[in-house]
Order: sequence, then C-alpha cells, then structure tokens
Amino acid sequence: MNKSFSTPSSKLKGKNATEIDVNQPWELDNQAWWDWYVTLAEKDTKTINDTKSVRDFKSNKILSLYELKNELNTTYKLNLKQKKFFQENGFIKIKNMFTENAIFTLNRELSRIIIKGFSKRQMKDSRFLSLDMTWLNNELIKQFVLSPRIAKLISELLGVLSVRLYHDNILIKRPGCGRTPWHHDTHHFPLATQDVVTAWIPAHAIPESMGPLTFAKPIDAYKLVENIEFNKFNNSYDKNIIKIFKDKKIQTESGSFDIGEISFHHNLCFHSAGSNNTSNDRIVLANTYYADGAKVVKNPTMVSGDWKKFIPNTMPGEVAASQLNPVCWPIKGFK
Ligand SMILES: O=C(O)CCC(=O)C(=O)O
Ligand SMILES: [Fe+2]
Repeated sequence: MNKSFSTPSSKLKGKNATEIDVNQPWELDNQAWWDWYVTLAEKDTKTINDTKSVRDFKSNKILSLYELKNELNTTYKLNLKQKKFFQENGFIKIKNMFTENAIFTLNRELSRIIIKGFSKRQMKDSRFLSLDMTWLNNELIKQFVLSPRIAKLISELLGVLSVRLYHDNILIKRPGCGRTPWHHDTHHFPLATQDVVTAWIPAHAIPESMGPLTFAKPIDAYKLVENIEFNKFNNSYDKNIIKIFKDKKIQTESGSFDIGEISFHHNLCFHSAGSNNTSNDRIVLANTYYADGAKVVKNPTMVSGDWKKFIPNTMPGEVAASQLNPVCWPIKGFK
C-alpha cells in the first residue's frame, strides 16, 4: 500500500488565512495531516545523541496467531490506585501489559508493513510517518487493535460499559524527526464525548532520547491553556503552552518505556513527545477507543483530520457506529 505523499504546509502557505480557516474540514490524508502537524512544534532543546540499538530483545520468539490471541484475550486487573491515578492525571503507563514475545511479534509485523507501505524516498526524510486502518487487512494487527485486554481496561478507566474503536495508527518517528507539539486529542477526534482513550503501544523499548510520549499532570492542566488560540501556520501555540506550563509549574512525565509497557491517555490529557535523537525509528501502534453511543460533532474542523475514513457513511451529528467502529468491549464469552 503506497500512501500519497503531499506537503500540506506548502499548500497552506500558498493560501491566505481565510481560505484555510481551521474550522474547515481537512481535505488531505492522515499522513499529510501529520506532515503539517509536526511543523507546529517548537524545537527540542535537549540534544541527547544515542546510537545504541533499541531493537535488542532478550528473547526473540515470533508468536503464532493462536499464542498471540491467547495473550491478547486475557484480561488485566486494574487496581484502585491505578484507577485513581488515571482519574487525576488523565493518563497511566502500565508495565508488562504484554510479554516481550508479543511485542517482538508486533515489531516484526510493523517493520514489514512499514517497508511495504513507504517508498525509499518517503523513508529518506526525518519525518513523522503514519499508516492507519491496517487492522482491516492484517490479522495480527487486528488482534492487537481489537484486543479485549486493552478494550476492557479502557472501559474500566473511563467507567463506561462499552467501547468502540475509532482507529488504529502506526506512528513512525524517524531518526532526527523533531518534537510532537503539545495538544490534547479533543482537538483531533470529531467525537461529541469526553470518553475517549488512546492506547499507545511501543513496538520496542523507548529511551528518553527517542521521544517517548510526555504527559502533563494533572488532567486539569488543559484548563490553563484553554484560551490559547490555535495557530495553524507556526509553532506559537506550542511555544505558548510550554511557557504557561513552566510558569504554572505543571509537572510532566516524560520517562522511557520498557518493552511491553503501554500508556493510556484520555482525550483531555495534554501530551507531546520529544524528538528522536537516536539512529532508529520510533515505532508505535496507537489505537483510539470511545464510549459506545457517542456522536460525531456537528462541525468537524481541519484538526480532526481524515475522520470520514475512520467513521464512514456517517454525517456530522450522527451516532458514530459504522462497520469500521466495532464494539471492542464487551465481547461475548468474556467476563
Ligand atoms: O506519537 C507521538 O509523538 C504523538 C502521538 C499522539 O499524540 C497520540 O497518540 O495521541
Ligand atoms: Fe495526541
């Protein structure tokens, strides 16, 4: 699958502000969206150069689909402390969500998909590459995306009975790619609910030098920056957030991820990511889920990106329940 390669930032520059108002829908694909979006980030001040390989798995067994299913179908028991942490902070990182073998299996499959999905020219730049909806044609990715282990945990974090899939997203931050700007995902998902969580599943260990996801604490941090106007042309929005968080002494969590460690973030949680200062790709499978019954907002904007691909045949204002948004929890046969 070869994605179209467009440069939205140059398209944006060619037009005046009223022509590409942020309130207008996004007309390009999800890759184009990421290409544009990372141009809005302030440069990283840290320059950690780390060339050691993070591909080093202690065990490197590729699991069969049957073995993988068994693992992805077991449920995880959240404790009260974890639930409280998520309620207060809007995110949680959980170690050992998956075994090293499961992550190794995911790593090999994602690496194969990436080689197939992008041309040499596309892979040459220090870009943020993205592929979505691969679960539709790939049984292994489908197991991860529709995993009851993940979906049940999300329903418990949100305190809702049932969750649907919004979309999957393979996120590849290439060596040398800069920061991901500060944002919360409410900006991105055209869903008229606050019950949305993304599971961010690294396909290897992510040291700090590689740009792990960074979270602001507590979840209410977004209220401090609610009135900052989003700027689609430059990094002023990101710069403003950095300044306000610093002035207000907002704590951030930017630690590394071990193999098998996964983070879950709520759509109101402010997050960003550092630049990738290593010589390896940072490869992550990020899947987003929402409470069953949610509707599409009445006016999706350009920041909502390619949403019609993820919720097809659905008009703004209608319930988001297309065939591409299966209920991932509850699932028959599981308690
Ligand atoms: O991977 C990144 O750098 C950003 C991902 C992100 O913002 C998200 O998954 O919500
Ligand atoms: Fe995000």
